[in-house]
Amino acid sequence: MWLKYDVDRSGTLDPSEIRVLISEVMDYNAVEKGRDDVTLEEATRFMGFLDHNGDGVIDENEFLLFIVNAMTMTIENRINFAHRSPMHAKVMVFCTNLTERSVNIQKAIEREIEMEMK
Ligand SMILES: [Ca+2]
Repeated sequence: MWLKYDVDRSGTLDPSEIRVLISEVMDYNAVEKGRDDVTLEEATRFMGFLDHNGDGVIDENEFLLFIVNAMTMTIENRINFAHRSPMHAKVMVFCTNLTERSVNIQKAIEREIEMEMK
């Protein structure tokens, strides 16, 4: 998953790569849903939530930390977070979509293992 978005293979995600990731995870490209694509400015603001060392790019550890934090948030925490600002709400949708995707992948792997055991 990481390599797919790290287009220039720098080992980090810059705002333009993050933009693609956000668009895809949030399904912004789905024309039938009538949603706008995420702007580079939004992607840059979004990065503020992930960029712990403030170097302007997201490394794999920062990304994993973000996912782990998101996965351990309670429903109440999620709602409170989303209410802070429209940007927070977007970040929360992103987290939820991303963690759901991870759970689905995990389930698919478990199913496959189960099939092999039979
Ligand atoms: Ca960073």
